[in-house]
Amino acid sequence: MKGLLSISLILLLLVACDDENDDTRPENEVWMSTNSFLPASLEVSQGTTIRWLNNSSVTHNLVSETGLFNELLNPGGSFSYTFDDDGVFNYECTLHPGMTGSIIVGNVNGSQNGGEGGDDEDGGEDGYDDGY
Ligand SMILES: [Cu+2]
Repeated sequence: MKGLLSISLILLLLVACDDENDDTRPENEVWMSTNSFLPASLEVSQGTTIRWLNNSSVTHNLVSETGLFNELLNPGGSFSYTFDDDGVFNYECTLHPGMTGSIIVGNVNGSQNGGEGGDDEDGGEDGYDDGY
């Protein structure tokens, strides 16, 4: 009887863990699947740190078209990069032809997210240190 109970408990735990929730990808995270980036294109605001996570079982690399980064990510590996400039930043995994992605930073190509309080310049209240 006791043994049966333990087995039931273990089964219950297994079932609970099996609950694969793919919707838990954080907003600013790009996942590397077997042969694609997810999402392939991500729009963020300036200063956003993007984290790439290789949650596949194969090794990928992350090569910026403009030389910003060149990383090799083993399964389970991750890499973060902060985009301080507006623009479209393309990257690819050179190990898998066609595995490309882009990060779109800020207001480019007249995109129409016109003004949800994004660009005010009140960021520098401690900017006096070199004023002599
Ligand atoms: Cu790859």
